Amino acid sequence: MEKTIYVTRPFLPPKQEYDEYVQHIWDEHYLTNNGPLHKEFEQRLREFTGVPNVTLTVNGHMALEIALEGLGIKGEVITTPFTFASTTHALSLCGIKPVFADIREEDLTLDPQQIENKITERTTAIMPVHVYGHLCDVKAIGEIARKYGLKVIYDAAHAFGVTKDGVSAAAFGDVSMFSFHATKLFHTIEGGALCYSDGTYTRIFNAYKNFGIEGEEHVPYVGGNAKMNEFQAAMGLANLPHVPALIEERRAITLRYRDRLQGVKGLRMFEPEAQLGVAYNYAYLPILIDAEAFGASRDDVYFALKRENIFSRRYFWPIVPDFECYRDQYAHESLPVARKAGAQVLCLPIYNGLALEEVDRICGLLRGVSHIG
Ligand code: T4K
Repeated sequence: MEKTIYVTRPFLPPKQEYDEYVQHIWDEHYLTNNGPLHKEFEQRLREFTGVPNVTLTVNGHMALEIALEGLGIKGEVITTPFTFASTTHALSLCGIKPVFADIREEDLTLDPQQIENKITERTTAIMPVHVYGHLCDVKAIGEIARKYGLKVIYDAAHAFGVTKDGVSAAAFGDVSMFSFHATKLFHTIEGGALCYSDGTYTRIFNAYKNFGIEGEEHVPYVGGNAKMNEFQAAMGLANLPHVPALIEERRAITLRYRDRLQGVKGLRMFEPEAQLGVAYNYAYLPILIDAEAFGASRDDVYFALKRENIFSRRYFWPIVPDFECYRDQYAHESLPVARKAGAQVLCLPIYNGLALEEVDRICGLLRGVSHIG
């Protein structure tokens, strides 16, 4: 049996580069609570994204909750059904009602044309997701938000390193959240960040990630604990300089997949960088399988690969409104594009260090599943 291949595998920097940062931790005896590496990492991210304000967090999910609490979002928020559980759960956990609008076929991001008819007098914000690093229609979403006086919080968990016309994905909306989880192309083991241009948010975001505390005798908010520690910041500092090379390598892997899967009937791939001005990060490798045209279902492919110890993932199926915890409220919702994408999507393995020969093997197996040939 060939070696096991997972959908992803975290990049690790040369150990000595991490060790150098870890040595600072030993020198300073500062382990968490806005330590020196945390401060340095925030600064490096400001430089990398070109966004003037960055607040680091223990993970991406808590960053979403802090953004919602910090901006005082209440009532209803319009969001995408085609995402990881975290996006919707952050809203629910903050006492906000998620309202799902459908996604668009072309890139599976929230469809701006579906947003307006979901707006009620209780709507306070829009929370779109740059799913797989595919940039949402930020212009159209921004226009709707301005027209109705809504905030926009982007879940940019997948979009680190993506730019449009040289502007980072971090720069759109009122706030953008990145996940730095181990499974992301850029990671801090666990971790996350909020990026935003309005510097008045910094005080409140920093308070919310530290029990609502603003000073030894001053606790104006009810907050939890979502601070990034120094070991996470060390990993971020060691990994950040590698990001351009990591994206380049992932691009080569993606091109190989595209080449090897070209012309397969019933199989659709995405080309986000074909959009004018977009530099893509090659974070994920989603394909859509139309069972009839392909001659086998998405699940047939998933299980066939699994039998060969290749673990692709059905990100994002079931779609969030169909989760047990939400379906009583949302099962009746007509979200045809999201439901179809959920039934067809498969994310193939992509990570730094995945050999092109392994890509060839995966593609060969995949082609073999089709009964059409
Ligand atoms: N918003 C969106 C749109 C998101 O996608 C996410 C997270 C969030 C918000 C929240 O951000 P965080 O709070 O997580 O920072 C994974 C990740 O845990 C999650 O971060 C990510 N999205 C989601 C899409 O994927 P799982 O449950 O699929 O991960 P898991 O453990 O099955 O890992 C996938 C594969 O990767 C494993 O089969 C093996 C491999 N792996 C994984 C880890 C952790 C390794 O080889 N080494 C490792 O250390 O959720």
